[in-house]
Amino acid sequence: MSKESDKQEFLKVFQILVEEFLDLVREYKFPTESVEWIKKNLYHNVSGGKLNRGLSVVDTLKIVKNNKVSEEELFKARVLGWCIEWLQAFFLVADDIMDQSITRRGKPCWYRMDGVGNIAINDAFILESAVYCFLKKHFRNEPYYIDLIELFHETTFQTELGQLLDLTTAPEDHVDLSKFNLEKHRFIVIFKTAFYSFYLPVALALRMSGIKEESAYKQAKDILIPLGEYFQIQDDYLDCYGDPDVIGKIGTDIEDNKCSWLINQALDKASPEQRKLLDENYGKKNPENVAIVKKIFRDLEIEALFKKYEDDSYSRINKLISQLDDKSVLKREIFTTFMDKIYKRTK
Ligand code: GPP
Ligand code: MG
Ligand code: MG
Ligand code: MG
Repeated sequence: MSKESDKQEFLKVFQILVEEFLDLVREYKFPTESVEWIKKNLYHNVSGGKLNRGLSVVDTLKIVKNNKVSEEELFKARVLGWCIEWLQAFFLVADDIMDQSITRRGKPCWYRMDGVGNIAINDAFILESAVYCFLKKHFRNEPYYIDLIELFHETTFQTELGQLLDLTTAPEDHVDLSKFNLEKHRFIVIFKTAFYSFYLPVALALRMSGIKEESAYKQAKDILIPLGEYFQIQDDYLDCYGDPDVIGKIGTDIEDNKCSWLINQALDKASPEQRKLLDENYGKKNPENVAIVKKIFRDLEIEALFKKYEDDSYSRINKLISQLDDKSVLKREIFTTFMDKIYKRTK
């Protein structure tokens, strides 16, 4: 099946899940206005993404099972894929409030929509609850049901821990660049992004395939976490150098005093004069301050440093993939499929 038809089939399941979820609310006899509100929440926040994470569950299941997958299994894998997309929507709605972001997926962030504001906090919680409704409806009779629930719970906790360190390293009112370092950055990106975006889709597909050996999950993690780290460093890069029309969001990392990959590299290379300017201008909302920081990034050739990091990561991770045992249930294609989707991405 071609990639485009995979996506079309995946998108059809979104419609089914929206109706299922709205029916649950209707069963509680909630007024139509609540049903309509949730519908808007779902269409604004769950749809419109690249669907990389969700489709990866389906791709991985097919690879692990040598393409011998029934329609029923495919449907279940698509539901799990959508559960990750729902979980991600929960994270993004909340993250945009915390980061005071402006746009997401080419539209205003949900909390900035007319009449939404702080209600977006509760809307994020509702998106999270939907995940467990879908798991219950479609998987409660499967022997691996509890494994799925534990995976979603643990991954959510890991993401929240990463978000905590991301936020506490970037206080709004107090810029202290000496608090940043690459080791902290690594913790932040692995926890806030790599687990839910890379490990979770594969782990779900492995559970669905009936694989129980812990060693398989560990081996998968040992490749997927470095891949996710590389992916979030691309996100840090695109925050500053990406085209907002292409990435669908306007970068805020410099304004938000974030411990991003770029500022860590700049701190490493800066002269005492450049360091002073970074101290004075980083973490401020004023466009003039941001422009000075970007000028220093330019003078320090941080973009070129990123290109080198990107090439090095590509070879380093491909080497990890090539070292997998030929007989392992973890076929190399699981990981090369991910790499092909993200290498040199512009969005
Ligand atoms: C991405 O960080 C991380 C998340 C979206 C996880 C948020 C976790 C929560 C528990 C709310 P980012 O802020 O760099 O992403 P983006 O650039 O897309 O805003
Ligand atoms: Mg954030
Ligand atoms: Mg953000
Ligand atoms: Mg970002």
